[in-house]
Amino acid sequence: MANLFAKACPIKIHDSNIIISVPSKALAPEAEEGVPEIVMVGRSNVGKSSWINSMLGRKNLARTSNTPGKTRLMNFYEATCSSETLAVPRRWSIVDLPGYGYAKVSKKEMAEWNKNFQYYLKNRTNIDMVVQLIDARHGFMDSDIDMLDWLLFHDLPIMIVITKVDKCSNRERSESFQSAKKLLDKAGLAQLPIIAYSAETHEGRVPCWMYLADQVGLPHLQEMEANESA
Ligand SMILES: Nc1nc2c(ncn2[C@@H]2O[C@H](COP(=O)(O)OP(=O)(O)OP(=O)(O)O)[C@@H](O)[C@H]2O)c(=O)[nH]1
Ligand SMILES: [Mg+2]
Repeated sequence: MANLFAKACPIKIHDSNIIISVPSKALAPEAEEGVPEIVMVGRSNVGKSSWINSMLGRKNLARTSNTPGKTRLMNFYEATCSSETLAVPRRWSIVDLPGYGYAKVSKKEMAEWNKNFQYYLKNRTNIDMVVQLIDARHGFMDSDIDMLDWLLFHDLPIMIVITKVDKCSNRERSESFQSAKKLLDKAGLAQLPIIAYSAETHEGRVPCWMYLADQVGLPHLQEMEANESA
């Protein structure tokens, strides 16, 4: 399996695979002790599946599309990774969820999905991080704020990633960061980092890995910052 970005990223991804796609939590694989689970949330088309591909150095592991609503099932991925500081490669799991917002699906299907989605997030016991992706060009939209409130209410650990930054002017980028910062400060989350990402250029991959390493106990990668600025 090719690891396209191994040189640029000091974390070594040994292996990444799709495990299963399922319509509901009842059919999800058993939670495994010691395997951190990272769950993606965000509006349809924001770039969740692309983020997974970029983070794992894969081109087409997760299916992406220009048409909102591409991901209709819960897709479970597994990756094994290591770094210089980790003797034994570590397995972890990423769950790609369908997006909320403007997906071109019927109201009935959307309501059914929301029920599934919330049930999964509320009842899955091994979620170590929920990655909420926000489109840099739009900032937090109402549906993003609703989702953030919901995640906070249910005490889920959150990581905020502002993506598609390659599509923005510097001004747009800084405006969307400022408004995100204001919103998080207001929600009492001033300490939460806001990470800029581009699945095109892979900007942000190292800070995302570092934050996950810190929060989820993935291999500790202090050397990554130095590598990124080199
Ligand atoms: N320029 C640019 N395009 C991106 C980026 N991330 C995603 N895209 C594009 O945005 C579109 C949607 O990306 P997906 O990864 O499929 O989005 P998603 O959030 O998984 O969408 P759903 O599965 O519909 O919820 C695709 O055409 C991607 O190529 C990015 O960082 N920069
Ligand atoms: Mg998707």
